[in-house]
Amino acid sequence: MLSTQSRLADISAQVEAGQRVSYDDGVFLAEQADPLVLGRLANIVRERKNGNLAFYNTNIHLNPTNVCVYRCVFCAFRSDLKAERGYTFTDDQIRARVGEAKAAGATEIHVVGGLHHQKPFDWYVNIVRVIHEAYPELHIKAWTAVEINWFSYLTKKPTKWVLEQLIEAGLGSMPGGGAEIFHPDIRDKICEHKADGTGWLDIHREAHKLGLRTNATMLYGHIEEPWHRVDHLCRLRELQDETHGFQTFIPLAFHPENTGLDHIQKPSGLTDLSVIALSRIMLDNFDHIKAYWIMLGEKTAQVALGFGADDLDGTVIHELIYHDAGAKTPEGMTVPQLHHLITEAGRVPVERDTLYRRVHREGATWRSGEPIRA
Ligand code: V47
Ligand code: SF4
Repeated sequence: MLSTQSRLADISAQVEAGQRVSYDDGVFLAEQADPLVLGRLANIVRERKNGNLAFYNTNIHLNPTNVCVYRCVFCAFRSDLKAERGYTFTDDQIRARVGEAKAAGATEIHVVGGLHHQKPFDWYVNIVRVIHEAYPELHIKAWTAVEINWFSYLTKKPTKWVLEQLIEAGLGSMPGGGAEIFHPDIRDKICEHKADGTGWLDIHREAHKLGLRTNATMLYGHIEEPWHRVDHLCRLRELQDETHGFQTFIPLAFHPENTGLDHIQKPSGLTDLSVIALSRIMLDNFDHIKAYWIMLGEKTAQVALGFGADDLDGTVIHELIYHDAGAKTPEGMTVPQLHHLITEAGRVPVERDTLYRRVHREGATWRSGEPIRA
């Protein structure tokens, strides 16, 4: 039996040599390693993959409805149909929001919302079509695997068919939401109704086969144990070995306010940094790890650039999911503010588009250039 110190030394040597860390060693790191040790190892992987670059994206989040048939216990965003806070955007409201984003120079529209039980699949396809027809140059990253699963249920058609309809309407890629924690011990307690872990992974496999790039997330800091996080990361790593279709992994810190888990304390800064670092170490086949500043707060996101993260997401306007759950961050950040955070952390800011190509920009006018290499 190795002592803790020598086991840590062995794992460190593996990471330094660019070797994969096993599930068991991942659990050991998650349960026993000091955050600063994790950070040092994660930074090695980060700099090997992305050098000194730190990416950001000029985008908006559009949540077309908060009415949702499900009742995930961690969610403060959803509403019942007849509740006062329930809302559903019209096409004109969507066009107006996207128009504002376009005028402000956005390159991406991130669309995700509730599963509105009175809306047919066509309503969701139409949102993509309305945006695409009005602004074909904007990349539409829309609908999580949970939504795709719901559309398949609504239409009684296979998920492949659902994805093909959305691609035809203008879908450019898929966000990573709805992954939560894959392990059924946890998933069945926090979101029992929605697509299970295998279902979520199958839909991303399907999307990758159709040529869509997608992201992946993990919701941490609620009722899961450290080994559930490692299990989640290993399941993602396995699919990525098969398809290479994931672009970015985004660990999402649980915000308890206004949720069914409001007795739980939100994760500390050190937990946030440890989870980001663990993700960077375990996901050796993912190019990017995102520190989503809107959920972490600007300060932790900035420090995360030294703990494995290479991306801060973007200038995210009109975000509701975290703000309904008590996030105190502003709803948007300007480009000079993002640049300041990144350069102060000793990194070089690079604006990217959704597919990690360099954005060449003059004010609100931009074009996508070459894929970015560190
Ligand atoms: O799936 C819901 C999470 C996700 C809470 O792909 C909560 O680039 C914390 O997936 N506290 C949606 N988290 C957001 C998402 C995302 C965000 C940024 C970038 C990308 C990307 C994807 O938000 C949900 C769920 O996991 N969530 N409620 C809460 N109270
Ligand atoms: Fe609905 Fe998504 Fe909230 Fe779950 S997390 S209740 S699916 S809006």
